[in-house]
Amino acid sequence: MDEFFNLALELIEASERHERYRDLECINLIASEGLKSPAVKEMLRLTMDLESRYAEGENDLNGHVKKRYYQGQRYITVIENCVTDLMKKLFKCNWADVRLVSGTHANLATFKGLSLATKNNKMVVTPLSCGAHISHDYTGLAGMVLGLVNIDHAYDIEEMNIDPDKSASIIRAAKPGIITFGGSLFLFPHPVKELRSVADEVGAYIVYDAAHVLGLIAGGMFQDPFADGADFITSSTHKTFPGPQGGVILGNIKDERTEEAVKKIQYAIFPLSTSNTHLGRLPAVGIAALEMRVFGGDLARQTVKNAKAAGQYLYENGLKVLGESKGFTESHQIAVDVREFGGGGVVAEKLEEANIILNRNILPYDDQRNRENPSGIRIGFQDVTRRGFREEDIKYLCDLMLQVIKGKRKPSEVREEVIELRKEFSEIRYGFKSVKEAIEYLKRA
Ligand code: DSN
Repeated sequence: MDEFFNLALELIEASERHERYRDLECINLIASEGLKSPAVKEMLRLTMDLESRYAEGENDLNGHVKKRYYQGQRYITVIENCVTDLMKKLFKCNWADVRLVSGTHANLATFKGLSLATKNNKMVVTPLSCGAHISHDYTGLAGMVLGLVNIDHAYDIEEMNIDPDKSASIIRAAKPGIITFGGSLFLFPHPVKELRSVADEVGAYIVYDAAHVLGLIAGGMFQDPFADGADFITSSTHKTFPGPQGGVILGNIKDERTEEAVKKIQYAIFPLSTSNTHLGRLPAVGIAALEMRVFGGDLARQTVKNAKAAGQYLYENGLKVLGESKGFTESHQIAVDVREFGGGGVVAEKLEEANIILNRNILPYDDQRNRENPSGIRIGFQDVTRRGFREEDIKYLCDLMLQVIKGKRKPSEVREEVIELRKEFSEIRYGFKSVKEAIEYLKRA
Protein backbone atom coordinates (compact mmCIF):
# COMPACT_ATOMS: atom_id res chain seq x y z
CA MET A 1 0.00 0.00 0.00
CA ASP A 2 1.24 3.51 -0.71
CA GLU A 3 2.78 5.32 2.27
CA PHE A 4 0.04 7.98 2.37
CA PHE A 5 -2.71 5.35 2.62
CA ASN A 6 -0.71 3.48 5.25
CA LEU A 7 -0.56 6.64 7.34
CA ALA A 8 -4.31 7.12 7.04
CA LEU A 9 -4.89 3.53 8.16
CA GLU A 10 -2.50 3.94 11.08
CA LEU A 11 -4.35 7.10 12.10
CA ILE A 12 -7.75 5.38 12.11
CA GLU A 13 -6.45 2.38 14.04
CA ALA A 14 -4.65 4.53 16.65
CA SER A 15 -7.79 6.61 17.14
CA GLU A 16 -9.92 3.51 17.71
CA ARG A 17 -7.33 2.00 20.05
CA HIS A 18 -7.01 5.23 22.01
CA GLU A 19 -10.74 5.23 22.78
CA ARG A 20 -10.51 1.70 24.21
CA TYR A 21 -7.23 2.29 26.04
CA ARG A 22 -7.96 5.54 27.86
CA ASP A 23 -11.73 5.20 28.22
CA LEU A 24 -12.06 1.51 29.09
CA GLU A 25 -8.73 0.14 30.27
CA CYS A 26 -7.10 2.92 32.30
CA ILE A 27 -7.93 4.73 35.51
CA ASN A 28 -7.55 8.44 34.90
CA LEU A 29 -6.14 10.65 37.64
CA ILE A 30 -4.97 13.59 35.53
CA ALA A 31 -6.26 16.62 37.42
CA SER A 32 -6.82 18.75 34.32
CA GLU A 33 -9.06 16.32 32.47
CA GLY A 34 -12.82 16.01 32.71
CA LEU A 35 -15.26 13.17 32.19
CA LYS A 36 -18.27 14.02 30.05
CA SER A 37 -21.68 12.52 30.74
CA PRO A 38 -23.53 10.52 28.06
CA ALA A 39 -25.84 13.55 27.55
CA VAL A 40 -22.92 15.93 26.94
CA LYS A 41 -21.37 13.44 24.49
CA GLU A 42 -24.71 12.98 22.73
CA MET A 43 -25.11 16.75 22.42
CA LEU A 44 -21.69 16.96 20.78
CA ARG A 45 -22.72 14.30 18.26
CA LEU A 46 -26.00 16.11 17.57
CA THR A 47 -24.30 19.37 16.65
CA MET A 48 -22.04 18.29 13.82
CA ASP A 49 -23.47 20.91 11.48
CA LEU A 50 -22.57 23.70 13.91
CA GLU A 51 -19.08 22.28 13.98
CA SER A 52 -18.66 23.40 10.36
CA ARG A 53 -20.03 26.95 10.75
CA TYR A 54 -18.63 30.42 11.23
CA ALA A 55 -20.01 33.22 13.39
CA GLU A 56 -17.41 35.92 13.88
CA GLY A 57 -18.30 39.39 15.07
CA GLU A 58 -19.00 41.62 18.07
CA ASN A 59 -20.96 41.00 21.28
CA ASP A 60 -22.79 43.50 23.48
CA LEU A 61 -22.23 44.25 27.16
CA ASN A 62 -24.62 41.46 28.21
CA GLY A 63 -22.31 39.07 26.40
CA HIS A 64 -24.96 38.55 23.71
CA VAL A 65 -24.46 38.49 19.98
CA LYS A 66 -24.49 42.06 18.58
CA LYS A 67 -23.15 41.80 15.05
CA ARG A 68 -22.15 38.84 12.90
CA TYR A 69 -20.54 39.00 9.49
CA TYR A 70 -22.06 35.82 8.04
CA GLN A 71 -25.58 34.85 7.04
CA GLY A 72 -27.39 31.76 8.36
CA GLN A 73 -27.11 32.78 12.00
CA ARG A 74 -30.78 32.41 13.01
CA TYR A 75 -30.24 29.60 15.54
CA ILE A 76 -26.51 30.08 16.13
CA THR A 77 -27.29 33.41 17.77
CA VAL A 78 -29.91 31.84 20.04
CA ILE A 79 -27.49 29.03 20.96
CA GLU A 80 -24.61 31.40 21.83
CA ASN A 81 -26.88 33.70 23.84
CA CYS A 82 -28.43 30.78 25.78
CA VAL A 83 -25.04 29.30 26.70
CA THR A 84 -23.77 32.72 27.76
CA ASP A 85 -26.81 33.27 29.98
CA LEU A 86 -26.62 29.77 31.49
CA MET A 87 -22.98 30.44 32.48
CA LYS A 88 -23.87 33.91 33.86
CA LYS A 89 -26.67 32.46 35.97
CA LEU A 90 -24.66 29.46 37.16
CA PHE A 91 -21.77 31.65 38.34
CA LYS A 92 -23.94 34.61 39.43
CA CYS A 93 -22.35 37.31 37.30
CA ASN A 94 -23.63 39.75 34.69
CA TRP A 95 -21.19 39.23 31.84
CA ALA A 96 -19.74 36.14 30.16
CA ASP A 97 -18.06 35.24 26.91
CA VAL A 98 -18.09 31.65 25.67
CA ARG A 99 -16.27 32.22 22.39
CA LEU A 100 -12.89 31.23 23.78
CA VAL A 101 -11.59 27.93 22.49
CA SER A 102 -9.47 27.10 25.56
CA GLY A 103 -8.48 28.30 29.01
CA THR A 104 -5.23 29.66 27.62
CA HIS A 105 -7.22 31.60 25.03
CA ALA A 106 -9.39 32.99 27.86
CA ASN A 107 -6.21 34.13 29.62
CA LEU A 108 -4.82 35.60 26.41
CA ALA A 109 -7.88 37.78 25.80
CA THR A 110 -8.22 38.77 29.46
CA PHE A 111 -4.57 39.67 30.00
CA LYS A 112 -4.40 41.54 26.68
CA GLY A 113 -7.65 43.40 27.31
CA LEU A 114 -6.74 44.41 30.85
CA SER A 115 -3.24 45.49 29.94
CA LEU A 116 -4.81 47.74 27.29
CA ALA A 117 -7.41 49.04 29.77
CA THR A 118 -4.82 49.81 32.48
CA LYS A 119 -1.98 50.80 30.11
CA ASN A 120 0.14 48.77 32.50
CA ASN A 121 2.20 45.74 31.46
CA LYS A 122 2.95 44.39 34.93
CA MET A 123 1.25 41.36 36.50
CA VAL A 124 1.69 39.88 39.93
CA VAL A 125 1.40 36.11 39.50
CA THR A 126 1.99 32.89 41.41
CA PRO A 127 5.36 31.38 40.44
CA LEU A 128 5.05 28.52 37.97
CA SER A 129 6.56 26.01 40.41
CA CYS A 130 3.94 27.04 43.00
CA GLY A 131 1.04 26.23 40.72
CA ALA A 132 0.50 28.99 38.16
CA HIS A 133 -0.57 27.94 34.70
CA ILE A 134 2.13 28.32 32.02
CA SER A 135 0.01 31.03 30.36
CA HIS A 136 0.47 33.30 33.43
CA ASP A 137 4.23 33.04 33.23
CA TYR A 138 7.02 35.04 31.60
CA THR A 139 8.17 31.84 29.85
CA GLY A 140 4.69 31.31 28.37
CA LEU A 141 1.84 33.36 26.94
CA ALA A 142 2.04 36.31 29.36
CA GLY A 143 5.72 37.00 28.79
CA MET A 144 6.60 35.58 25.41
CA VAL A 145 3.41 36.39 23.47
CA LEU A 146 1.94 39.42 25.25
CA GLY A 147 5.21 40.97 26.49
CA LEU A 148 3.86 41.33 30.03
CA VAL A 149 6.26 41.52 32.97
CA ASN A 150 5.80 39.02 35.83
CA ILE A 151 6.37 39.85 39.45
CA ASP A 152 5.92 36.85 41.75
CA HIS A 153 3.45 36.56 44.61
CA ALA A 154 5.14 35.48 47.85
CA TYR A 155 4.40 31.78 48.40
CA ASP A 156 4.33 29.92 51.71
CA ILE A 157 5.41 26.32 51.12
CA GLU A 158 4.16 25.13 54.53
CA GLU A 159 0.69 26.50 53.80
CA MET A 160 0.85 25.58 50.10
CA ASN A 161 -0.63 28.97 49.41
CA ILE A 162 0.11 32.59 48.51
CA ASP A 163 1.33 34.53 51.55
CA PRO A 164 -1.17 37.43 51.73
CA ASP A 165 0.91 39.79 53.92
CA LYS A 166 4.09 39.47 51.91
CA SER A 167 2.17 39.60 48.62
CA ALA A 168 0.45 42.81 49.77
CA SER A 169 3.88 44.48 50.07
CA ILE A 170 4.93 43.11 46.68
CA ILE A 171 1.74 44.45 45.02
CA ARG A 172 2.12 47.87 46.66
CA ALA A 173 5.73 48.12 45.45
CA ALA A 174 5.11 46.75 41.93
CA LYS A 175 1.81 48.55 41.16
CA PRO A 176 0.68 45.98 38.56
CA GLY A 177 -2.33 46.28 36.26
CA ILE A 178 -3.28 42.62 36.85
CA ILE A 179 -3.06 40.30 39.85
CA THR A 180 -3.70 36.63 39.16
CA PHE A 181 -4.91 33.86 41.45
CA GLY A 182 -5.75 30.24 40.72
CA GLY A 183 -3.84 27.88 38.49
CA SER A 184 -2.90 24.28 37.88
CA LEU A 185 -1.46 23.00 41.15
CA PHE A 186 -4.26 24.31 43.29
CA LEU A 187 -4.96 22.66 46.64
CA PHE A 188 -6.38 25.45 48.81
CA PRO A 189 -8.46 28.58 48.14
CA HIS A 190 -6.28 31.60 47.35
CA PRO A 191 -6.33 34.80 49.47
CA VAL A 192 -8.42 36.87 47.08
CA LYS A 193 -10.46 38.46 49.87
CA GLU A 194 -7.32 39.45 51.77
CA LEU A 195 -5.78 41.18 48.74
CA ARG A 196 -8.86 42.86 47.21
CA SER A 197 -8.28 46.19 48.95
CA VAL A 198 -4.59 46.15 48.00
CA ALA A 199 -5.60 45.64 44.35
CA ASP A 200 -7.89 48.68 44.71
CA GLU A 201 -5.08 50.79 46.21
CA VAL A 202 -2.91 50.24 43.11
CA GLY A 203 -5.73 50.11 40.53
CA ALA A 204 -5.16 46.47 39.55
CA TYR A 205 -7.74 44.02 38.23
CA ILE A 206 -7.96 40.62 39.88
CA VAL A 207 -8.08 37.70 37.42
CA TYR A 208 -8.89 34.31 38.90
CA ASP A 209 -7.93 31.32 36.77
CA ALA A 210 -10.56 28.78 37.80
CA ALA A 211 -9.81 26.19 35.13
CA HIS A 212 -9.13 23.43 37.64
CA VAL A 213 -11.86 24.24 40.13
CA LEU A 214 -14.74 25.61 38.00
CA GLY A 215 -16.95 22.58 38.70
CA LEU A 216 -16.17 22.77 42.42
CA ILE A 217 -17.16 26.45 42.42
CA ALA A 218 -20.40 25.59 40.59
CA GLY A 219 -21.04 22.94 43.23
CA GLY A 220 -20.39 25.38 46.09
CA MET A 221 -17.38 23.41 47.37
CA PHE A 222 -14.58 25.91 46.70
CA GLN A 223 -14.21 29.64 47.27
CA ASP A 224 -16.57 31.79 45.20
CA PRO A 225 -14.04 34.07 43.47
CA PHE A 226 -16.60 36.83 42.80
CA ALA A 227 -17.81 36.88 46.41
CA ASP A 228 -14.15 37.13 47.46
CA GLY A 229 -13.52 40.08 45.13
CA ALA A 230 -12.24 38.80 41.79
CA ASP A 231 -13.01 41.00 38.79
CA PHE A 232 -12.77 38.27 36.18
CA ILE A 233 -12.76 34.49 36.14
CA THR A 234 -11.00 32.74 33.27
CA SER A 235 -11.41 29.04 32.72
CA SER A 236 -11.47 26.07 30.48
CA THR A 237 -14.72 24.12 30.34
CA HIS A 238 -13.41 20.57 30.60
CA LYS A 239 -11.82 19.80 33.96
CA THR A 240 -13.95 19.65 37.13
CA PHE A 241 -16.55 21.42 34.96
CA PRO A 242 -17.12 18.40 32.72
CA GLY A 243 -18.00 19.93 29.37
CA PRO A 244 -16.31 19.76 25.98
CA GLN A 245 -12.88 21.32 25.52
CA GLY A 246 -13.23 25.09 25.35
CA GLY A 247 -12.86 28.30 27.35
CA VAL A 248 -14.91 30.98 29.08
CA ILE A 249 -14.45 34.39 30.68
CA LEU A 250 -16.86 35.57 33.38
CA GLY A 251 -17.13 39.01 34.95
CA ASN A 252 -19.28 41.73 36.44
CA ILE A 253 -19.87 45.13 34.91
CA LYS A 254 -20.28 47.35 37.99
CA ASP A 255 -19.17 50.77 36.83
CA GLU A 256 -17.48 52.65 33.98
CA ARG A 257 -14.12 51.13 34.81
CA THR A 258 -15.30 47.51 34.59
CA GLU A 259 -17.33 48.36 31.48
CA GLU A 260 -14.18 49.69 29.82
CA ALA A 261 -12.30 46.55 30.88
CA VAL A 262 -14.98 44.30 29.35
CA LYS A 263 -14.91 46.29 26.10
CA LYS A 264 -11.15 45.85 25.87
CA ILE A 265 -11.41 42.11 26.60
CA GLN A 266 -14.10 41.78 23.93
CA TYR A 267 -11.78 43.57 21.49
CA ALA A 268 -9.02 41.13 22.47
CA ILE A 269 -11.41 38.25 21.69
CA PHE A 270 -12.59 39.66 18.36
CA PRO A 271 -10.88 40.77 16.19
CA LEU A 272 -7.54 40.30 17.99
CA SER A 273 -7.52 36.59 18.77
CA THR A 274 -10.44 34.79 17.10
CA SER A 275 -11.93 34.31 13.77
CA ASN A 276 -14.12 31.25 14.18
CA THR A 277 -14.97 30.23 17.73
CA HIS A 278 -15.66 26.50 17.21
CA LEU A 279 -19.41 26.56 17.61
CA GLY A 280 -20.04 22.82 17.75
CA ARG A 281 -19.02 22.65 21.43
CA LEU A 282 -21.45 25.34 22.63
CA PRO A 283 -24.68 23.32 23.15
CA ALA A 284 -22.67 20.71 25.08
CA VAL A 285 -21.20 23.46 27.32
CA GLY A 286 -24.79 24.43 28.10
CA ILE A 287 -25.72 20.83 28.98
CA ALA A 288 -22.68 20.62 31.27
CA ALA A 289 -23.84 23.86 32.95
CA LEU A 290 -27.28 22.31 33.45
CA GLU A 291 -25.68 19.20 34.98
CA MET A 292 -23.62 21.37 37.31
CA ARG A 293 -26.79 23.14 38.44
CA VAL A 294 -28.61 19.83 39.06
CA PHE A 295 -25.85 17.46 40.23
CA GLY A 296 -22.87 19.78 40.80
CA GLY A 297 -23.19 20.02 44.59
CA ASP A 298 -23.14 16.23 45.11
CA LEU A 299 -20.38 15.72 42.55
CA ALA A 300 -18.15 18.44 44.01
CA ARG A 301 -18.72 17.22 47.60
CA GLN A 302 -17.74 13.63 46.79
CA THR A 303 -14.79 14.74 44.63
CA VAL A 304 -13.25 16.74 47.47
CA LYS A 305 -13.99 13.92 49.98
CA ASN A 306 -12.23 11.45 47.69
CA ALA A 307 -9.20 13.70 47.25
CA LYS A 308 -8.90 14.21 51.01
CA ALA A 309 -9.31 10.47 51.65
CA ALA A 310 -6.53 9.69 49.17
CA GLY A 311 -4.24 12.31 50.75
CA GLN A 312 -4.80 10.85 54.21
CA TYR A 313 -4.39 7.23 53.11
CA LEU A 314 -1.24 7.76 51.04
CA TYR A 315 0.24 9.82 53.88
CA GLU A 316 -0.56 7.13 56.48
CA ASN A 317 1.12 4.64 54.18
CA GLY A 318 4.39 6.48 53.99
CA LEU A 319 4.09 8.95 51.10
CA LYS A 320 5.03 12.59 51.47
CA VAL A 321 1.68 14.18 50.60
CA LEU A 322 1.88 17.97 50.68
CA GLY A 323 -0.42 20.16 52.75
CA GLU A 324 -0.67 17.67 55.62
CA SER A 325 -1.28 20.30 58.33
CA LYS A 326 -4.33 21.54 56.38
CA GLY A 327 -5.93 18.20 55.52
CA PHE A 328 -3.97 17.77 52.24
CA THR A 329 -6.45 19.55 49.98
CA GLU A 330 -9.70 21.46 49.65
CA SER A 331 -9.91 20.76 45.91
CA HIS A 332 -10.04 17.76 43.57
CA GLN A 333 -6.29 17.21 43.56
CA ILE A 334 -3.39 16.33 45.82
CA ALA A 335 0.36 16.71 45.35
CA VAL A 336 2.89 14.10 46.46
CA ASP A 337 6.66 14.45 46.72
CA VAL A 338 8.04 11.18 45.34
CA ARG A 339 11.76 11.98 45.25
CA GLU A 340 12.59 8.96 47.41
CA PHE A 341 10.94 6.71 44.84
CA GLY A 342 12.88 8.10 41.88
CA GLY A 343 11.05 11.38 41.16
CA GLY A 344 7.81 12.44 39.50
CA GLY A 345 8.76 11.42 35.96
CA VAL A 346 9.90 7.93 36.99
CA VAL A 347 6.86 7.29 39.21
CA ALA A 348 4.34 8.60 36.64
CA GLU A 349 5.83 6.28 33.99
CA LYS A 350 5.70 3.24 36.30
CA LEU A 351 2.06 3.97 37.11
CA GLU A 352 1.35 4.39 33.41
CA GLU A 353 2.65 0.83 32.89
CA ALA A 354 0.01 -0.24 35.41
CA ASN A 355 -2.65 1.75 33.42
CA ILE A 356 -2.95 4.36 36.18
CA ILE A 357 -2.61 7.67 34.37
CA LEU A 358 -1.45 10.83 36.16
CA ASN A 359 1.20 13.49 35.63
CA ARG A 360 4.59 14.46 36.99
CA ASN A 361 4.49 17.91 38.55
CA ILE A 362 7.01 20.52 39.66
CA LEU A 363 6.61 21.37 43.33
CA PRO A 364 7.19 24.79 44.94
CA TYR A 365 10.80 24.03 45.88
CA ASP A 366 11.73 22.65 42.42
CA ASP A 367 13.62 24.44 39.70
CA GLN A 368 10.78 25.28 37.31
CA ARG A 369 12.91 24.20 34.34
CA ASN A 370 13.02 20.62 35.67
CA ARG A 371 10.15 19.27 33.63
CA GLU A 372 11.61 15.80 32.97
CA ASN A 373 11.79 14.43 36.48
CA PRO A 374 10.55 16.95 39.03
CA SER A 375 9.91 16.06 42.69
CA GLY A 376 6.19 15.54 42.48
CA ILE A 377 3.17 13.88 41.05
CA ARG A 378 -0.27 15.52 40.95
CA ILE A 379 -3.33 13.30 41.40
CA GLY A 380 -6.86 14.40 40.48
CA PHE A 381 -10.07 12.66 41.56
CA GLN A 382 -12.79 14.27 39.43
CA ASP A 383 -12.87 11.46 36.84
CA VAL A 384 -13.00 8.49 39.25
CA THR A 385 -15.59 10.32 41.37
CA ARG A 386 -17.85 10.72 38.37
CA ARG A 387 -17.46 7.00 37.75
CA GLY A 388 -18.83 6.35 41.24
CA PHE A 389 -15.70 5.86 43.39
CA ARG A 390 -16.23 6.54 47.08
CA GLU A 391 -13.68 6.65 49.89
CA GLU A 392 -13.29 2.84 50.24
CA ASP A 393 -12.76 2.43 46.48
CA ILE A 394 -10.21 5.25 46.58
CA LYS A 395 -8.29 3.41 49.30
CA TYR A 396 -8.20 0.24 47.18
CA LEU A 397 -6.92 2.27 44.24
CA CYS A 398 -4.31 3.89 46.52
CA ASP A 399 -3.17 0.39 47.58
CA LEU A 400 -2.54 -0.50 43.94
CA MET A 401 -0.62 2.75 43.47
CA LEU A 402 1.44 2.18 46.61
CA GLN A 403 2.43 -1.30 45.44
CA VAL A 404 3.77 0.16 42.20
CA ILE A 405 5.36 3.29 43.70
CA LYS A 406 7.16 1.32 46.41
CA GLY A 407 8.28 -1.35 43.93
CA LYS A 408 6.47 -4.14 45.78
CA ARG A 409 4.82 -5.44 42.62
CA LYS A 410 5.60 -5.13 38.95
CA PRO A 411 3.37 -2.58 37.17
CA SER A 412 2.46 -5.23 34.59
CA GLU A 413 1.04 -7.44 37.38
CA VAL A 414 -1.00 -4.61 38.84
CA ARG A 415 -2.37 -3.66 35.42
CA GLU A 416 -4.84 -6.57 35.30
CA GLU A 417 -6.36 -5.45 38.62
CA VAL A 418 -6.59 -1.88 37.37
CA ILE A 419 -8.48 -3.02 34.28
CA GLU A 420 -10.83 -5.11 36.45
CA LEU A 421 -11.38 -2.16 38.82
CA ARG A 422 -12.14 0.11 35.89
CA LYS A 423 -14.74 -2.38 34.61
CA GLU A 424 -16.59 -2.24 37.95
CA PHE A 425 -17.19 1.50 37.46
CA SER A 426 -18.62 1.76 33.99
CA GLU A 427 -21.59 4.04 34.66
CA ILE A 428 -21.04 7.81 34.61
CA ARG A 429 -22.94 9.45 37.46
CA TYR A 430 -23.93 12.98 38.49
CA GLY A 431 -25.22 13.73 35.00
CA PHE A 432 -27.94 12.88 32.48
CA LYS A 433 -27.85 9.58 30.62
CA SER A 434 -29.21 11.16 27.43
CA VAL A 435 -30.45 14.44 26.00
CA LYS A 436 -33.97 12.95 26.23
CA GLU A 437 -33.51 12.44 29.97
CA ALA A 438 -32.35 16.05 30.30
CA ILE A 439 -35.42 17.28 28.41
CA GLU A 440 -37.73 15.17 30.59
CA TYR A 441 -36.07 16.61 33.69
CA LEU A 442 -36.49 20.17 32.38
CA LYS A 443 -40.17 19.62 31.54
CA ARG A 444 -40.83 18.41 35.09
CA ALA A 445 -38.76 21.18 36.75
N1 DSN B 1 -1.48 22.23 31.80
C1 DSN B 1 -2.80 21.83 32.20
C2 DSN B 1 -2.78 21.15 33.53
O1 DSN B 1 -2.52 19.96 33.49
O2 DSN B 1 -3.04 21.72 34.58
C3 DSN B 1 -3.81 22.89 32.13
O3 DSN B 1 -3.85 23.50 30.89
